[in-house]
Amino acid sequence: MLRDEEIPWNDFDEVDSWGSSIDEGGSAGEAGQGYQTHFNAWQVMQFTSAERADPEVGTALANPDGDHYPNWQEYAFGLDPRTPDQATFQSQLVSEDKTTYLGALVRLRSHAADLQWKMETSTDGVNWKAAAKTPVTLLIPHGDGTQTMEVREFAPVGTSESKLARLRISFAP
Ligand SMILES: [Ca+2]
Ligand SMILES: [Ca+2]
Repeated sequence: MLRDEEIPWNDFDEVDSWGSSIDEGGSAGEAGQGYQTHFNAWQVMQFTSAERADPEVGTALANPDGDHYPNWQEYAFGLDPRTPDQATFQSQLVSEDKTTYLGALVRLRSHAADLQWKMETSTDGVNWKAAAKTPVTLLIPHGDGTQTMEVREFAPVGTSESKLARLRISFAP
């Protein structure tokens, strides 16, 4: 399906004009809800075809700017693959209805079909387990294909033994 019905017809062959429809029969212009995006579309915007073929520059695992993030993470966190930068992530306490929860704030790519996140908690920083449920308490879209999201543990601080939270982001192209 087409992400945006305003895209000129002669751009239809550009990968970035297209996303896969999540629902069968999705129609043009249902941006924000009805499409999924993929690493390949981002890769085409960021790199020339010669660069995409170069394992030092444009592949998912390449890290041409030498920061902490290979290209798939630059894509996941909405970073610049050519400039050393820093992902937005912080572990924090989340208050909701006067109750406090262990949580995390992270900026991630929206609608990515090839990314998954999971919150993990730990009591000692050594052994981690996936949180069974992670309510999303805040979602701020940035209009650039990324959103800032706040997630929290299901059980409030005080009844939970967890002291640390992290997010595991996985990429399955
Ligand atoms: Ca990088
Ligand atoms: Ca970077």
